[in-house]
Amino acid sequence: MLTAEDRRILKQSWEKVANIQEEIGCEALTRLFAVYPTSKTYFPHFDLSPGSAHIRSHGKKVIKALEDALNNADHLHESMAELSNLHAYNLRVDPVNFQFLARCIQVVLATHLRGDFNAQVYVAWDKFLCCVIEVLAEKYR
Ligand code: HNI
Repeated sequence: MLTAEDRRILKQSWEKVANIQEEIGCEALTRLFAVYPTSKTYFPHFDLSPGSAHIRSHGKKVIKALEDALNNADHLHESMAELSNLHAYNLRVDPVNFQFLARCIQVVLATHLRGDFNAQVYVAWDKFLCCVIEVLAEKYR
Protein backbone atom coordinates (compact mmCIF):
# COMPACT_ATOMS: atom_id res chain seq x y z
CA MET A 1 0.00 0.00 0.00
CA LEU A 2 1.48 3.32 -1.04
CA THR A 3 1.44 6.01 1.62
CA ALA A 4 0.85 9.68 0.86
CA GLU A 5 4.57 10.19 1.38
CA ASP A 6 5.43 7.42 -1.10
CA ARG A 7 3.22 9.11 -3.70
CA ARG A 8 4.80 12.48 -3.09
CA ILE A 9 8.27 10.99 -3.47
CA LEU A 10 7.29 9.08 -6.62
CA LYS A 11 5.82 12.15 -8.30
CA GLN A 12 8.75 14.30 -7.29
CA SER A 13 11.36 11.89 -8.60
CA TRP A 14 9.34 11.26 -11.78
CA GLU A 15 9.21 15.01 -12.43
CA LYS A 16 12.97 15.24 -12.05
CA VAL A 17 13.36 12.95 -15.07
CA ALA A 18 10.41 14.45 -16.99
CA ASN A 19 12.52 15.37 -20.02
CA ILE A 20 14.16 11.96 -20.36
CA GLN A 21 11.34 9.56 -19.53
CA GLU A 22 11.33 8.03 -23.00
CA GLU A 23 15.07 7.55 -22.77
CA ILE A 24 14.53 5.77 -19.45
CA GLY A 25 12.06 3.37 -21.09
CA CYS A 26 14.52 2.64 -23.87
CA GLU A 27 17.45 2.14 -21.50
CA ALA A 28 15.42 -0.11 -19.19
CA LEU A 29 14.38 -2.40 -22.06
CA THR A 30 17.89 -2.43 -23.53
CA ARG A 31 19.17 -3.44 -20.09
CA LEU A 32 16.44 -6.09 -19.71
CA PHE A 33 17.43 -7.79 -22.96
CA ALA A 34 21.16 -7.64 -22.09
CA VAL A 35 20.90 -8.85 -18.49
CA TYR A 36 17.99 -11.29 -18.87
CA PRO A 37 18.37 -12.58 -22.46
CA THR A 38 15.47 -15.04 -22.11
CA SER A 39 13.15 -12.00 -22.07
CA LYS A 40 14.04 -11.53 -25.76
CA THR A 41 11.93 -14.56 -26.72
CA TYR A 42 8.76 -12.44 -26.44
CA PHE A 43 9.99 -10.01 -29.08
CA PRO A 44 10.99 -12.14 -32.10
CA HIS A 45 9.54 -9.46 -34.38
CA PHE A 46 11.67 -6.65 -32.93
CA ASP A 47 15.13 -5.39 -33.78
CA LEU A 48 16.63 -5.84 -30.31
CA SER A 49 19.95 -4.13 -30.86
CA PRO A 50 20.59 -1.60 -28.09
CA GLY A 51 18.54 1.58 -28.54
CA SER A 52 16.83 0.37 -31.75
CA ALA A 53 13.73 2.16 -33.07
CA HIS A 54 11.60 -0.81 -31.93
CA ILE A 55 12.98 -0.66 -28.40
CA ARG A 56 12.60 3.11 -28.31
CA SER A 57 8.98 3.03 -29.40
CA HIS A 58 8.11 0.14 -27.08
CA GLY A 59 9.89 1.87 -24.19
CA LYS A 60 7.66 4.88 -24.81
CA LYS A 61 4.55 2.67 -24.41
CA VAL A 62 5.83 1.09 -21.21
CA ILE A 63 6.66 4.50 -19.73
CA LYS A 64 3.25 5.87 -20.68
CA ALA A 65 1.64 2.84 -18.95
CA LEU A 66 3.73 3.47 -15.83
CA GLU A 67 2.78 7.13 -15.82
CA ASP A 68 -0.91 6.18 -16.09
CA ALA A 69 -0.40 3.72 -13.24
CA LEU A 70 1.19 6.46 -11.14
CA ASN A 71 -1.81 8.69 -11.77
CA ASN A 72 -4.26 5.89 -10.95
CA ALA A 73 -2.43 4.32 -8.03
CA ASP A 74 -5.66 4.01 -6.02
CA HIS A 75 -7.42 1.77 -8.52
CA LEU A 76 -4.68 -0.05 -10.41
CA HIS A 77 -6.72 -3.25 -10.78
CA GLU A 78 -9.31 -1.41 -12.84
CA SER A 79 -7.01 0.95 -14.71
CA MET A 80 -4.54 -1.78 -15.71
CA ALA A 81 -7.07 -4.58 -16.34
CA GLU A 82 -6.65 -4.48 -20.10
CA LEU A 83 -2.84 -4.60 -19.94
CA SER A 84 -3.06 -7.41 -17.41
CA ASN A 85 -5.31 -9.44 -19.75
CA LEU A 86 -3.04 -8.73 -22.70
CA HIS A 87 0.11 -9.96 -20.95
CA ALA A 88 -1.54 -13.03 -19.41
CA TYR A 89 -3.82 -14.29 -22.17
CA ASN A 90 -2.36 -12.98 -25.42
CA LEU A 91 1.35 -12.43 -24.85
CA ARG A 92 1.69 -15.12 -22.14
CA VAL A 93 4.69 -13.46 -20.59
CA ASP A 94 6.18 -15.49 -17.73
CA PRO A 95 5.53 -13.16 -14.75
CA VAL A 96 9.11 -13.45 -13.49
CA ASN A 97 9.96 -11.12 -16.38
CA PHE A 98 7.95 -8.32 -14.77
CA GLN A 99 10.31 -8.42 -11.82
CA PHE A 100 13.30 -8.37 -14.14
CA LEU A 101 12.00 -5.29 -15.91
CA ALA A 102 11.14 -3.58 -12.61
CA ARG A 103 14.72 -4.15 -11.48
CA CYS A 104 16.05 -2.65 -14.70
CA ILE A 105 13.77 0.38 -14.35
CA GLN A 106 15.11 0.96 -10.85
CA VAL A 107 18.72 0.69 -11.97
CA VAL A 108 18.13 3.14 -14.83
CA LEU A 109 16.33 5.57 -12.52
CA ALA A 110 19.26 5.35 -10.12
CA THR A 111 21.80 6.07 -12.86
CA HIS A 112 19.91 9.24 -13.80
CA LEU A 113 18.77 10.46 -10.39
CA ARG A 114 22.12 9.57 -8.80
CA GLY A 115 22.26 11.07 -5.29
CA ASP A 116 18.53 11.84 -5.42
CA PHE A 117 17.78 8.12 -5.68
CA ASN A 118 18.17 7.65 -1.94
CA ALA A 119 16.83 4.83 0.24
CA GLN A 120 13.41 6.47 0.61
CA VAL A 121 13.05 7.01 -3.13
CA TYR A 122 14.17 3.43 -3.76
CA VAL A 123 11.56 2.05 -1.34
CA ALA A 124 8.78 4.15 -2.91
CA TRP A 125 9.65 2.89 -6.42
CA ASP A 126 10.00 -0.66 -5.16
CA LYS A 127 6.54 -0.55 -3.57
CA PHE A 128 4.97 1.08 -6.61
CA LEU A 129 6.50 -1.39 -9.09
CA CYS A 130 5.43 -4.29 -6.85
CA CYS A 131 1.84 -3.00 -7.07
CA VAL A 132 2.10 -2.77 -10.87
CA ILE A 133 3.57 -6.28 -11.10
CA GLU A 134 0.90 -7.69 -8.82
CA VAL A 135 -1.78 -6.42 -11.20
CA LEU A 136 0.05 -7.56 -14.33
CA ALA A 137 0.46 -11.03 -12.82
CA GLU A 138 -2.94 -11.46 -11.18
CA LYS A 139 -4.60 -13.23 -14.13
CA TYR A 140 -2.10 -16.09 -13.93
CA ARG A 141 -3.59 -17.50 -10.73
NI1 HNI B 1 4.66 -5.33 -21.92
C1 HNI B 1 3.16 -4.73 -24.97
C2 HNI B 1 3.38 -2.36 -20.72
C3 HNI B 1 6.36 -5.74 -18.98
C4 HNI B 1 6.23 -8.09 -23.24
N1 HNI B 1 3.50 -3.85 -22.70
C5 HNI B 1 2.99 -3.78 -23.98
C6 HNI B 1 2.26 -2.54 -24.14
C7 HNI B 1 2.33 -1.88 -22.94
C8 HNI B 1 3.11 -2.71 -22.03
C9 HNI B 1 1.72 -0.51 -22.61
C10 HNI B 1 1.55 -2.09 -25.41
C11 HNI B 1 0.12 -2.59 -25.33
C12 HNI B 1 -0.69 -2.22 -26.55
O1 HNI B 1 -0.10 -1.99 -27.62
O2 HNI B 1 -1.92 -2.19 -26.40
N2 HNI B 1 4.82 -4.27 -20.17
C13 HNI B 1 4.17 -3.10 -19.86
C14 HNI B 1 4.49 -2.74 -18.49
C15 HNI B 1 5.33 -3.69 -18.01
C16 HNI B 1 5.54 -4.65 -19.07
C17 HNI B 1 3.97 -1.50 -17.78
C18 HNI B 1 5.99 -3.82 -16.67
C19 HNI B 1 6.38 -2.81 -15.93
N3 HNI B 1 6.00 -6.68 -21.23
C20 HNI B 1 6.63 -6.65 -20.01
C21 HNI B 1 7.61 -7.71 -19.93
C22 HNI B 1 7.59 -8.38 -21.13
C23 HNI B 1 6.57 -7.73 -21.96
C24 HNI B 1 8.50 -7.94 -18.74
C25 HNI B 1 8.39 -9.56 -21.61
C26 HNI B 1 9.64 -9.77 -21.26
N4 HNI B 1 4.67 -6.26 -23.76
C27 HNI B 1 5.40 -7.38 -24.08
C28 HNI B 1 5.18 -7.71 -25.48
C29 HNI B 1 4.31 -6.73 -25.98
C30 HNI B 1 3.99 -5.84 -24.87
C31 HNI B 1 5.78 -8.90 -26.22
C32 HNI B 1 3.79 -6.61 -27.42
C33 HNI B 1 4.85 -5.86 -28.20
C34 HNI B 1 4.45 -5.59 -29.64
O3 HNI B 1 4.33 -4.40 -30.02
O4 HNI B 1 4.29 -6.53 -30.40
